[in-house]
Amino acid sequence: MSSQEIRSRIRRWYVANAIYFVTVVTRDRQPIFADRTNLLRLRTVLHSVRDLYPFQMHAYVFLPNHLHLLMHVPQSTNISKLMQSLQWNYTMAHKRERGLAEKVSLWQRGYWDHVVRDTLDFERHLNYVHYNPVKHGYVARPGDYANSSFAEYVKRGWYDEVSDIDGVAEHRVSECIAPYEPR
Ligand code: NI
Repeated sequence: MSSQEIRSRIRRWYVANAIYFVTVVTRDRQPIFADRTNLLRLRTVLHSVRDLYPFQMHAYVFLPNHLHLLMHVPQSTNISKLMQSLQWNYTMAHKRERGLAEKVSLWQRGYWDHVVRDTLDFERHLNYVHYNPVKHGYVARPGDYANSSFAEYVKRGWYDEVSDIDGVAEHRVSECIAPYEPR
């Protein structure tokens, strides 16, 4: 069975017009995104995938061996296809740059997702995303980690620069649900 066939046999539940928390992991947890060039490529690919499968990014964090995204996926977009497209296009760009013809497998198969249920759940995942570099031991404070949307939320007044996210509780999430352009 080809991988295409296998993939088409995997039925995924997806909810139309929802905010998703998504996790994608590199193959064998290789630290692909510790490399600046790879990280830039990931950002570029995310933008081009968004043209194919529109979504709005609420929050993101790119760790060396995985990424977490909090994104609004409109009714017209199938999140499963969106994520496949992200992984596939990244791999293609990687091969193109290195002039590789052979099969390359950079990602752990599939992805993990969670549909955000309500504003409290949104807040919980937003904080999870931004606290993640601390959780994984890369930095002492969320603000010390560049590859996340944390700084954007500091600008919005959601966090203060030195905040320990555990202390973030009372916020009006509605103010926060304005998406922005990931950089
Ligand atoms: Ni993580």
